[in-house]
Amino acid sequence: MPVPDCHQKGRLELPADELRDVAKDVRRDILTMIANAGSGHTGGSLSACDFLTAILFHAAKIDPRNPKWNERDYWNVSNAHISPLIYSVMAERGYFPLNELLGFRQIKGNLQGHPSAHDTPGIEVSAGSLGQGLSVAIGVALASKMDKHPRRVFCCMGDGEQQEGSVWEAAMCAAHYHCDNITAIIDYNRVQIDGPVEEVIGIDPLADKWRAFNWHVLEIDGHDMEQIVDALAEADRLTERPTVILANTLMGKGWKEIEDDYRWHGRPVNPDEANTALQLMGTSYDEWLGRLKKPSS
Ligand SMILES: Cc1ncc(C[n+]2csc(CCOP(=O)(O)OP(=O)(O)O)c2C)c(N)n1
Repeated sequence: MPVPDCHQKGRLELPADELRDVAKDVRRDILTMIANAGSGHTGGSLSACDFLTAILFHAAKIDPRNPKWNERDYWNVSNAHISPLIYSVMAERGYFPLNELLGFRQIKGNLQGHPSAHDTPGIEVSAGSLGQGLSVAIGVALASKMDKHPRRVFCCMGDGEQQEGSVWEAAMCAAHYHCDNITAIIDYNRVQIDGPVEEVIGIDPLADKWRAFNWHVLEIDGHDMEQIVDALAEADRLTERPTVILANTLMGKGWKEIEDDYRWHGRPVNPDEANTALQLMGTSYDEWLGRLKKPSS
């Protein structure tokens, strides 16, 4: 279970063992809310889970109860189809009550399939069209420098998303303007909606490409909390150039049955599948649904 003070304002800097506990809860939320909605992207939500948890519960300075806090760091998820993850981490961090996760993709809910800045406080920019998040991040990074604001800017992207030309225009621009306040993190699970990324349009050697665009490049196991925390800290220390973290991950991480299988890019787990996975995670679909239904959460 998350530590009791996880909703507080500021940079939480939770240690790796506590981050692992939070990520476990986030994975349970993801499976439960997708099964409840009968809709949602299961695979990428589970693969990017560990590093997004670390950003919000360790590295980013935020105030979940006042998402527009002027002193905040900025974070966005450009591969925004992984919205079940985005919303689960946000709810666990205290942006909104956990029971709102059950309104995911419901007509009366405020959690759209692709995040909307109009509907969900804390979502900085509406997203879903791949390739745009890094450009938005650059705007925030440059504005922060002009204001002499010490803000860090985090931008998460998918590996299939690297096929978008606009990513590379943004990469060039961020390096040109020395946006060393940007940390980009790529969910390098090597699969995408149509199959292995290398078979759709190859992006390798990805680390060399980013280096050639004048970025610092860090390569990590994207499910190892110690490595994630260390890389986020190193990215903060590095100067002159922006930093990209290539987080090697597995699509569907957390439930072996679906790991590394591209067909789970957009497939929702049904309640039976969620129950099987959740039992292996020490709970059940009904039990976790009950946790999410509690009004005070
Ligand atoms: C500009 C644009 N083109 C196409 C899509 C459709 N689309 C959504 S997700 C996706 C694949 C993304 O792959 P990846 O970034 O690897 O995400 P993962 O499969 O790991 O979740 C595509 C092509 C889109 N959202 N935006």
